[in-house]
Amino acid sequence: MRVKSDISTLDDLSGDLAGRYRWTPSAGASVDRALVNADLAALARDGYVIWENLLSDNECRQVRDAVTPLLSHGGRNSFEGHRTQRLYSVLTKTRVCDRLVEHPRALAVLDRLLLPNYLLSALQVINIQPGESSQLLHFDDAFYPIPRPRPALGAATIWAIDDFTAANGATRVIPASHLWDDRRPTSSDVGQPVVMPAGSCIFFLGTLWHGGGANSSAAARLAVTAQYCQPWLRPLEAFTLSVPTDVVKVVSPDIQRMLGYSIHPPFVGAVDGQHPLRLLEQQ
Ligand SMILES: O=C(O)CCC(=O)C(=O)O
Repeated sequence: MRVKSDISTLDDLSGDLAGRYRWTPSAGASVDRALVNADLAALARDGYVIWENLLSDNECRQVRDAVTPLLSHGGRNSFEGHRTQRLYSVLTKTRVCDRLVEHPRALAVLDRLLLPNYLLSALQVINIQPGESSQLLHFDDAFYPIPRPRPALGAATIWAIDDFTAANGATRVIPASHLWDDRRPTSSDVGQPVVMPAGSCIFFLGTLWHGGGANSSAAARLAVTAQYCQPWLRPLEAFTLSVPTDVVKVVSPDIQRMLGYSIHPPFVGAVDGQHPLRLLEQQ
């Protein structure tokens, strides 16, 4: 398809004007449409969906072996969790979480939920240690000052690398709270623990109230979480600043796109008037 050069209405600007770097389908295109429809129906009703056993024991072990040496101190406040270890800027430190970020099951839903060229907003390893208390319930797109009720501006996955149990800090969710207006949880809204075996994933909308659980067990609870947002929003982590181009060059086209090497039509995300992927050609 030829790039439109004669712009006579704003609609002419709303399409993909990129010439060399036109939008291409994500790895999510390989997922059965009926499965994605069922996921979207669950999301519309409950605000979340749980996918059991997407990762093998070996894949969970690979994640654990790679991230454990990188974890150190606890959090700086009770939201991060004083007894919770977090790893930020994960893509600059290990390749082992790439397959989680770009898992076809997640991308298939994101492809339908968000606009083309949606972005990765955050990627964290979260290790909740014994003795940690419950995290404040919150919803992830609360940082964007647009009143509720409204459609989610993003979505997230939390991957269980350990079994998630009610005792070890399984994420707690308030089912259907994505539909709330400006209501906040009361003391009776404690949330329901997302109990799932290691290798499973909860996918939830940015409007769903949730939080990390208290860990009253004797062992830590390891998880990896990826957040995604609409392509016209500022991501939580500034990946275009933090991820060096030698890393961008080795990740998949889906991850490149989600790191910001993409355009929200017509110009959002451009570099010196050009598609950001041109930067990779020049280096
Ligand atoms: O670790 C969890 O289960 C949830 C953490 C979370 O929601 C957050 O830190 O924003």
